[in-house]
Amino acid sequence: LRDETLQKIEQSEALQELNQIRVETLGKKGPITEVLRGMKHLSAEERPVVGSFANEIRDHLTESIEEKKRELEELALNEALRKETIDVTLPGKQIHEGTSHILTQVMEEIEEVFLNMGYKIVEGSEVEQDYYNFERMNIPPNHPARDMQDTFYISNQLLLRTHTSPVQARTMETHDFSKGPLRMISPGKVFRRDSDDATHSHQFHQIEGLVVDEDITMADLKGTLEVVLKQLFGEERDIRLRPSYFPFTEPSVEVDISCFKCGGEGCNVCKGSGWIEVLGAGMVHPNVLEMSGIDPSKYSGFAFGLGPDRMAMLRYGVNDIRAFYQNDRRFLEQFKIKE
Ligand code: FA5
Repeated sequence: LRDETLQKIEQSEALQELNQIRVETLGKKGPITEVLRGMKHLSAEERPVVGSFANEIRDHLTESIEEKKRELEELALNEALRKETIDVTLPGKQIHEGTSHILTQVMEEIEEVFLNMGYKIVEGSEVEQDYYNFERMNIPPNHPARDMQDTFYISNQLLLRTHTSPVQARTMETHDFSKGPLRMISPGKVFRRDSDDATHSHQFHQIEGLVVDEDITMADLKGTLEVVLKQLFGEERDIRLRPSYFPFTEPSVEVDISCFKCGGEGCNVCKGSGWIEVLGAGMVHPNVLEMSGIDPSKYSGFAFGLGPDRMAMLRYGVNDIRAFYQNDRRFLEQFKIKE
């Protein structure tokens, strides 16, 4: 029995098979247990001889099975490790890294220019009350100037803001002049029921600017815009102020920048005029100051609303504003920030 079992152990190739041998030989119903159980029928002289012989065989087989078990376990482990080996020389899958959107980059650059001039950044809300979007900007209900900004209404009193100007009113009403003048910009998304074309999008961006203090004049506005626009577009750009109308500023201007980079046929950034309008501005209307609790006989201010989408078009020669919103990777990848 011993030799036969030892041979079986030696030849077994799997842990399961080995276990089977153990159960068959050493288990409760196995021959060795049977011999030990039958000892009671033996004489007193035979018992120790048979007993120690059976125990010796049992111990020997148990040890051999344990040894074989360790051997088979090691084999199984090596096999598993071999199968799971990672071939580090295989080429990896290319991961397409994202980058901040070109409009984000342009807006951050504009913010940087104003931060360096001591302006603070104020966040506004994209869903705004009619009251702040229009009434507090000196546009009462049913005023014809509402036609200038076709509006997406959410309810009677709530809308998607058509410009960042409501942030002016919200900032003015909480500003404490004993702590210094008010100088802020407010970047964000705005929405209008405009028909999309090469220079108009129903969703675009604005950066509002507002300065209020004693003795602020139109010269401060003009000087500020000139410094900022030349920093952003280069000294060689021409800047043009045209008289305009906004209900919340008086006098009002629109500011154009001369086109560049975008020559050639098919370029419609400037629609052939050589200029593109990039912002509206003016001196804060006394009514707007008053409605925000600021005394117009003591304080004056200027405000502006920049269009960063159009500025980005102009800087990079992008001739269709819709390209910014179509998420075409071939377009966006051209503006990857170089490390
Ligand atoms: C306004 O929205 C005023 N709130 C700006 C302002 C602020 C004036 C403070 C005075 C004082 P306007 O509608 O012109 O103005 O828009 C301002 C700028 O946003 C434009 O010069 C243009 O650059 C950009 N803009 C306007 N409509 C669109 C559009 N549909 N798509 C892309 N850019 C637009």
